[in-house]
Amino acid sequence: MQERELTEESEPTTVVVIGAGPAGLTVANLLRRCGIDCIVLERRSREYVAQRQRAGIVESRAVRMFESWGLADQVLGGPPHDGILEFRVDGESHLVDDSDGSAGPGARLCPQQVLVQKLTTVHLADGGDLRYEVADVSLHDLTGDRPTVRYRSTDGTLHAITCDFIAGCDGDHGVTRTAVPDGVLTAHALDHGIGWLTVLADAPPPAHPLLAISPHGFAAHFPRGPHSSRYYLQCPPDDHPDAWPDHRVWDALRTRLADPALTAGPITDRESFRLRSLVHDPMQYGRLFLVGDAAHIVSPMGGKGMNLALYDADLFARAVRDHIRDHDDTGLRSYSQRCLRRVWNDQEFSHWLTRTVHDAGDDTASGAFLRNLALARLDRLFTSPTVAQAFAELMTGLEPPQHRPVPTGR
Ligand code: FAS
Repeated sequence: MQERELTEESEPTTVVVIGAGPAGLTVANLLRRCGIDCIVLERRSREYVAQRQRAGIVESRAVRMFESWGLADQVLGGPPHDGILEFRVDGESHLVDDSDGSAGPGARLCPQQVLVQKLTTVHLADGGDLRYEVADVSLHDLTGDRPTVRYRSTDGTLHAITCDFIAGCDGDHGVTRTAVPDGVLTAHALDHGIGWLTVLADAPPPAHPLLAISPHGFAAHFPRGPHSSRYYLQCPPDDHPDAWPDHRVWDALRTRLADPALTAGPITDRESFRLRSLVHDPMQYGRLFLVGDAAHIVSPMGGKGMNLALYDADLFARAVRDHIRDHDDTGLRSYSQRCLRRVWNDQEFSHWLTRTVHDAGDDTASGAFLRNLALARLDRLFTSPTVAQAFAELMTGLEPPQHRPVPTGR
């Protein structure tokens, strides 16, 4: 059969968004709100992207961000978070207020897949251009005025899209970051040396998101909908999920959560992974802007992964809007620096919480000093209103109240 001459179809737009996860879909929805054209390219099918279960909470800052764009009611699902987080230390319960008491809506217990499904529905209903199952995405002329993105659609046709900007929202294993020449980005990485088994089950959610510290290792129990739960169990960094049959999972959870009556349910997914953190600096190269996991990975501790992606997406969309509407490039020029300030803030918080809840349960000889340090940190959190307020500020993701600098010469 005659090889069909592959013609390349080319078309212009303003922004090409690569990846239809929380970052990409948020960028696309916000740009459409500003009347800015964009094309979203996603390598997976709509069904696959819509069912991928990851994060479970949209922090207060992100809820208010969606509200400021008039999107909150359309894209957020799940109940409001009641602002209570439970720490259970060797079976003793401590309820901590993780809302900062500021006026405005608080966090939402909105599973990531629900946010992705709703963002997709709103974007398509609004006439958005979202192309699934694309292949061979490549980026060109990133430092020119009109970069080009090439890809192949499911019917094998080659496409070339010229644009003003590219939003690299394709996660940690995407192509956009790899399109940046060597030596431009600096990667800062940390391996926490801790493994987690993560389990999804059709089992009753906890009364409050729960972090449990015990000499048997860390465990957590989070809601993922009215009848579903996500559990985390500390395990050796290279453990394989097959080493955790159902009975072992429930035994470990009942022991570490100090809840012998914990109700089990069918396990629908289990994965294990090393806790790691990663930051790429800068988050921009020419007209390519890295957004979300494409630029940074934070351990799930503290629930900042998805929320950082939403933060970047908001800053990028506002920057493009200001560029096009007001010819003001301040936002584009400061995008990387402003995102990285937030990224390191959340990395620091996530690291603090990760060390605290793991060290506090580590009763091995080597851990004794660190264990007592961690227990002292928790004691301060449970007993000092100032420390609790600072914790709540970090959990909500809200900007801290303006710091009054100490007048010089005092
Ligand atoms: P995503 O990875 O979500 O999306 C990137 C998209 O780009 C994907 O749809 C991918 O298919 C697409 N793509 C990739 N390469 C492409 C290409 N070449 N062409 C076109 N498309 C391409 N965070 C929390 O805050 N709390 C949690 O409890 C939590 N749990 C997690 C559990 C797991 C198992 C994992 C893996 C992550 C978890 N995270 C959690 C972090 C997670 O929420 C991420 O931060 C979030 O998905 C980041 O969103 P995006 O940046 O949009 O990247």
